[in-house]
Amino acid sequence: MISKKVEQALNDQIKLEAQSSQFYLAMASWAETQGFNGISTFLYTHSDEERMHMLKLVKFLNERGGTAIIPQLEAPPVEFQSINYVFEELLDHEVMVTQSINNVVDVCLNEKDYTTHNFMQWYVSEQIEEEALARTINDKLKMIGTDKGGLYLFDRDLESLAGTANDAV
Ligand code: OFO
Repeated sequence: MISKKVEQALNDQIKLEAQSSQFYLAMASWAETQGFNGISTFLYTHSDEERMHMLKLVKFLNERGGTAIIPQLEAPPVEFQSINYVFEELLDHEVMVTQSINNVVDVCLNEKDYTTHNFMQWYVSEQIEEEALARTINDKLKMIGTDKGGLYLFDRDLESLAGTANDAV
């Protein structure tokens, strides 16, 4: 049986993963309207992964005798200033998600819930990969600067990275 504190922490995480999925979906859709097909493919895939992260938590919580709450979500932005801005936001968001995962782990330890603690280790590793990927992308974008040709190639590269990100799940 799961404690109320762990249940609450997992439900908060469910909401955050769902919100991440919506946020990246909005980015994907915007990138698609701007003609960046590779970037939008990458972001659509990323959005799907976040939904999977949410589902995994929902199922775990229900299996452990808790009740998963499917949350109401805030509407994400419709427009983004630039591709650089999209990926800066994505990195900031992932850093925030990592903090939240660490908080869940903390609650598990305080509650001596070693089963959930063990389950959460998958998320701890996943966040290392997600942050690293987001940092690599941001570094590439900094190198490209305002070079349109570079951005065109970057868009093509991200299409193949979408596949790699999928493998990591
Ligand atoms: Fe669920 O890892 Fe990103 O947010």
